[in-house]
Amino acid sequence: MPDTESVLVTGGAGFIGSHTVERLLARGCRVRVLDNLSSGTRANLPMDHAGLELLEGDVTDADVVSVAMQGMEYCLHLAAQVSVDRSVREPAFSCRQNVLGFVHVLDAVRRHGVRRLIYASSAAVYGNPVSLPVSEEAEPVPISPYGLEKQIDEQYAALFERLHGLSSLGLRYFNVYGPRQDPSSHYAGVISIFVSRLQRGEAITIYGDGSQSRDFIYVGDVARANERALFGHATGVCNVATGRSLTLLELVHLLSKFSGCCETDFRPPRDGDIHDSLADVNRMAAWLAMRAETPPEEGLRLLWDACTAARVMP
Ligand code: UD2
Repeated sequence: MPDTESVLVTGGAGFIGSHTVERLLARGCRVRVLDNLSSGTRANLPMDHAGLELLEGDVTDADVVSVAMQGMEYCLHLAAQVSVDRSVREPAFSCRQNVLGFVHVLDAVRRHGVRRLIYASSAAVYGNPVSLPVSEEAEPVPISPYGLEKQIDEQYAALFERLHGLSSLGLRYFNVYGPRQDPSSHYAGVISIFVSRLQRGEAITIYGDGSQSRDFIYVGDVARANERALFGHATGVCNVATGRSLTLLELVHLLSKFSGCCETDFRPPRDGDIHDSLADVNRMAAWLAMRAETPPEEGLRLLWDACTAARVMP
């Protein structure tokens, strides 16, 4: 492997982005991050690493994207408006970030002759799947503007492949958890909310009876999937998940091992909540030649310890 691979990571200062940037730097890549720092932070990145460059800017600005793409061999596009709620409340804003921003990236990839584009799609494209585990063959029926935007991005990528031979792979991330996911943001995942509350000695809220389940994947495994996707050849779309699910009650049980007892407050289910989510990961195994290998006990431990360390830091 040459040590000169160059990768533009949009959204590289964020949760999934920063973990991936670390992996790419460890591999010896030259990494340029384009981030508007709206949810990502410099503190997430090893700013003094010689292989890292940070450009502050927004993917809705075509000129900024074009400048950022210059001289890059690969692009990982993660920058997005990631709140499903916000996409419902502000669909035009969300569309601008997630569709127009995506088209700017696609166009710059094509014009700058970038070898390959990997981009964040989402399990949200499936909406409420008819059967589980859900495979990429299932018909996408999004139930939010966010899910629709990701589906449109996938269609744009497929079109650019037909029109221009552009090589791209969309990764449909399931429920990603791990250090640096901000528990206070309105799109925070249930695991980061629970860990943050338990560490403050607060009660956790369970919407419904806790029997709902999700395919939770540790962010380190997602970073590995991103790397394998970038330097592989598969094109199209691919689930990124574990192929196993955990109910909220099982999750609480695992977390209570770190926290001691935990107080739970049961509330009615949230509107629009899906009960179960589980991915078919056969394509991921075949195309990315990997499986998520961090068991929940280990991923939760890593998250718990990272949160503890962050709390004791001055
Ligand atoms: C995820 C995404 C959501 C959308 C959806 C598509 C996140 C954070 N959410 O929602 O944006 O893409 O997938 O299918 O990425 N819960 C509690 N207590 C809490 C918080 C959550 O009981 O304090 C429940 C919640 O009602 C749900 C489950 O935990 O049943 C998981 O919630 P989530 O928001 O982490 O993830 P999800 O899959 O519902």
